[in-house]
Amino acid sequence: MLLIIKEFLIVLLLFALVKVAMVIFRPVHEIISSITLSIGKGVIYAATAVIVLPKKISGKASVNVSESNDDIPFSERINKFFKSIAAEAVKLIGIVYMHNKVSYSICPNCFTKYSEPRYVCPKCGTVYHSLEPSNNGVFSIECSCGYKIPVTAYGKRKLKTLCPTCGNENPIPEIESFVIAVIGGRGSGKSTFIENSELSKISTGKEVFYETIIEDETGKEKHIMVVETEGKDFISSENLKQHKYYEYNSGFIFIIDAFSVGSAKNFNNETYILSDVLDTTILNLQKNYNLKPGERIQKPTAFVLAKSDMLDNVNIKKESPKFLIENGEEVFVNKIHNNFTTYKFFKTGLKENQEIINWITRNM
Ligand SMILES: Nc1nc2c(ncn2[C@@H]2O[C@H](COP(=O)(O)OP(=O)(O)OP(=O)(O)O)[C@@H](O)[C@H]2O)c(=O)[nH]1
Ligand SMILES: [Mg+2]
Ligand SMILES: [Zn+2]
Ligand SMILES: [Zn+2]
Repeated sequence: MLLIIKEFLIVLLLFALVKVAMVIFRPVHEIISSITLSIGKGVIYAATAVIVLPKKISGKASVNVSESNDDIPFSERINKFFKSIAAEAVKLIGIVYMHNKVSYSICPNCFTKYSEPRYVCPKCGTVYHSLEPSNNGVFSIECSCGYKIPVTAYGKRKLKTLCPTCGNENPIPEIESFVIAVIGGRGSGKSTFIENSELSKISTGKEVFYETIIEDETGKEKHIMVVETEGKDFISSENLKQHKYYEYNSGFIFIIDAFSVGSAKNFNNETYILSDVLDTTILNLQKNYNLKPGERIQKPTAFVLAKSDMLDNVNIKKESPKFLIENGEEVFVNKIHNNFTTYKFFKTGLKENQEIINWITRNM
């Protein structure tokens, strides 16, 4: 009995050491912490073996200590032990293999972001929730249909994968995906902005979004998904909440209807106040990002004036908050200063729209 407690305490101590190492290494890089975990697991297996196995060999333990393990032959236990070590080694190789590959997907059907998809057996269609090297299979496991399903990081990439939330079949991404949400009041010009940008329309049945591939400064390609948030969603922040992509999107395009700007209001047929639309948005972002009061939104946000081409007689200057301040929207501009860290002002236009998407991509 005392022996079991001692073994338990040693294993516990080793786990604690691994955890401490993970916490220390976390800021350096995720990879280091997962490698530490793998090495830690290996150490635990080895320690368990050193502590437990000699007793089994002496024959003492098999008579007195362990009862539940007695029916498993000793050779099989050794075999399992070495398989566990091999599995950890294969996992380590997998971490290195995945180093510069994209490790997550964004489902275009339900906008869930996930790193572990469901895998499908190519022969019988059985769905697997998780495939990892283990003592049940270091390189592959056998499906009930007889097919050998790969469990290595390399092998898994050849399987058909499903979204864990909605079951939509999504390919394994080769490049990283980012979501930009186009937000703004009713009829402000969100759809027009998207239509006048170089984006391809994608309909998944549940959602409509637009996409493009942009190279960043380093020449790395990024898959950009642009989503419009309907005007009616701004009636309450609860409505905004149903749009899951707010949780992990990479930037915002806030469309400002030139006719909703203070001094241009006499031309306006919409009844909302620009500042209220921003309030609702900020409130929602704070809820979804768990921002503390006073903490600012760090996602790059472009504030884009739409319909300025229709206003000859109103002095609206482009690409500067000056046009807003001079036209009675000082409160709105102050709110932007106080709540966003990375933002810029633009106006719509064929050339400008592309510039806006590029600016967000560079700042994501
Ligand atoms: N002249 C001009 N008209 C614009 C511009 N942007 C939008 N419009 C017009 O404004 C109206 C509303 O534009 P939409 O792009 O549908 O606005 P929206 O924000 O998508 O509207 P909802 O989705 O209904 O909230 C349309 O008649 C557009 O043609 C612009 O930059 N210049
Ligand atoms: Mg629209
Ligand atoms: Zn199968
Ligand atoms: Zn999905």
